[in-house]
Amino acid sequence: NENGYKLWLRYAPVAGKKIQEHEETLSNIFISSHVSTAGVIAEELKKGLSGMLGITPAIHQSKKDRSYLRIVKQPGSEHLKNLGKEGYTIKTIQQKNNKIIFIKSAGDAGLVYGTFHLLRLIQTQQPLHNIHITEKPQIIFRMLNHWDNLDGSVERGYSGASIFTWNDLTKDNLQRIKDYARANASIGINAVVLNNVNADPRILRNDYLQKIARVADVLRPYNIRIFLSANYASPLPPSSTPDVIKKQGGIGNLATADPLNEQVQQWWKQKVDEIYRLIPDFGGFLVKANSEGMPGPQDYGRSHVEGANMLARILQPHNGILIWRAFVYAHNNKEPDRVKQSYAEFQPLDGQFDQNVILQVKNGPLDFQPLEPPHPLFGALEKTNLFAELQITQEYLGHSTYLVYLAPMWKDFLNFENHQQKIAHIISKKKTVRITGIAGVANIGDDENWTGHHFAQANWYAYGRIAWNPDLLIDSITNDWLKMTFSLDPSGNKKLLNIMNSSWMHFADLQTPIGLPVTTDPGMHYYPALKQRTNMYWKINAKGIGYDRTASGSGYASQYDAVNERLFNNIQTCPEKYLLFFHFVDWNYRLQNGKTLLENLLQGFQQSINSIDRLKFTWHSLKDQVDEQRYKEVQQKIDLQKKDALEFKYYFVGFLHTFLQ
Ligand code: GCW
Repeated sequence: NENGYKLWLRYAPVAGKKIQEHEETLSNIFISSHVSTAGVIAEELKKGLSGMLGITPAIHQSKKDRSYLRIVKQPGSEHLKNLGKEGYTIKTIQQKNNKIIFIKSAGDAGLVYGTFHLLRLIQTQQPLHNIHITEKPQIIFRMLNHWDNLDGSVERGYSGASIFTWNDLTKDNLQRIKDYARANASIGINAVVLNNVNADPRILRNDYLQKIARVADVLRPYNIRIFLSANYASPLPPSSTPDVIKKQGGIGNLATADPLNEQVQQWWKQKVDEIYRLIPDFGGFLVKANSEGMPGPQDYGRSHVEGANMLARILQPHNGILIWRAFVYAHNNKEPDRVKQSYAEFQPLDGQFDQNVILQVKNGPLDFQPLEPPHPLFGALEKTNLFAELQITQEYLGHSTYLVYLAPMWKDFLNFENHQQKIAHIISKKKTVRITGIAGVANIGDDENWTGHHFAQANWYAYGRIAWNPDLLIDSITNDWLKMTFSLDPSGNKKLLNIMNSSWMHFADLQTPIGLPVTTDPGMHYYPALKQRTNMYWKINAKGIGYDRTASGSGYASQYDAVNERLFNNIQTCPEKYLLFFHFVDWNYRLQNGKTLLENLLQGFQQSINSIDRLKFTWHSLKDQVDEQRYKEVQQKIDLQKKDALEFKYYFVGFLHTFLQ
């Protein structure tokens, strides 16, 4: 049955002589007995090998048995120690007449990752006779952030309800959570925040913590640590008006949540001790404070530093970390250009946060737009741990209706240089700070196929692979996903790869054309809404369109290093994809292709629509190669995408014409 539940771990039969040759090797497996993850490794190998090759491997406890796949933990090996507990090697070695495949690691986690890697090689039909692989993650914390609420709803979720069913945590639900853990482990994700940053304080109540501990038991063998979003007002008594529970009230009985108050500190210490008694490997808290109405230290006249360090010091003895979001645009801030506010608030605080505090910064300065320049804080903090926050769920990118593959957008972000450093390296190889990480806002729900659109699974997949190694080439990720998810001929694969790779730019051409952000409605962020978005986000009149963020305008460009500042300030050198983000541009201004701004806008809309027609045509041409259910479900999505995109285009063009004589 092909409902998409199995994601990229379908383990469909693989044909081909090359693979068949290894049947004997893969039929007898040795796993070191002192490996704590041996159970899930054996289970995954059985699932994968029976599905792909129709064999049921025997798992041996001793190397002397005829075992040709050997999964070995060597904590003492210097070479392996350098790869860390999550790193691993896979090697084929010829011993007399036999080929032996070794998966080795210094840690239990590395062996899980190595196993998934070997299964991927088989799924994607790579030769096994001469493997020589050394892998090590480039980023320490590779996280998913769920914006899941306690009532099962998911903020900005487009694929059903939350998979974390706190009111009814049955065996079936735990099985789904186990499959979720498998999927995450297969791409290297090692940390998850289970609840929304708009945090309901009740998540920290003992009854919830007990259930979370059960989830932690399921995730632990897959090397996934649990974090929780904490509401800063948790020490306050519960609110009497439940619908505003997120913003007012907590689960305690104190009159204040002031971080400098001793009783407040004592309250948090007891809470944290209680959490670690239940979940000894608990990761820590994620906090959205003084942002969009959420409570925070500023409510008590305290700074972000005082607020974050208080919690960090309580987590520190348990090895926990405190992740503080930089997504603020405070109302008391006099700065009218919202995109300047996060940098203005946090850059001056560099060096003041404790060592286990992390500032989590969205990729862009505005808010997960289809296209916006990278946040200027990347590169501007020397002494502060920094996580990048990406959004996998398609809040501003067509929900789970449009096929938009996000890997090219993320790579574009990671390749950007500020202060002479690529962002990929700022978040991975930072020398002055200890903790590196990346967070992706999940697109996962309880839909059969997990992500609403079958192709949205690719975004979850690509996110994990990029988090493991931000330098990985997109095509290799996309190819792996396509091969694991469908069974197409090479030319079908190639066609889909091209469509996926260009889908982001074509989407941006429709909804963030030439860098004009925020063109959708304020509630759902899906339908066209232009008039309401003017003035706050951009200006338009008979002369032109855009927002002047140069030295003559809001001055936002000066938050970047001198190189970028110069580049963005000058209309001639500003990358055209950001043109209307940084400049107010005349309708008749000519872009590099010699055509006017207006002509370019119209042409982009048309190309965007054409790309959907191409997608429809290509998908149709693959009908015989895709199972009926997935074929139909994707086709329905494409039809809806086409309809909604056309509407968007007509609306946009009509709107522009009201300003043109
Ligand atoms: O983009 C906005 C979203 C909110 C979200 C907020 C945030 C979780 O519209 O839904 O709240 O950003 O990131 O905090």
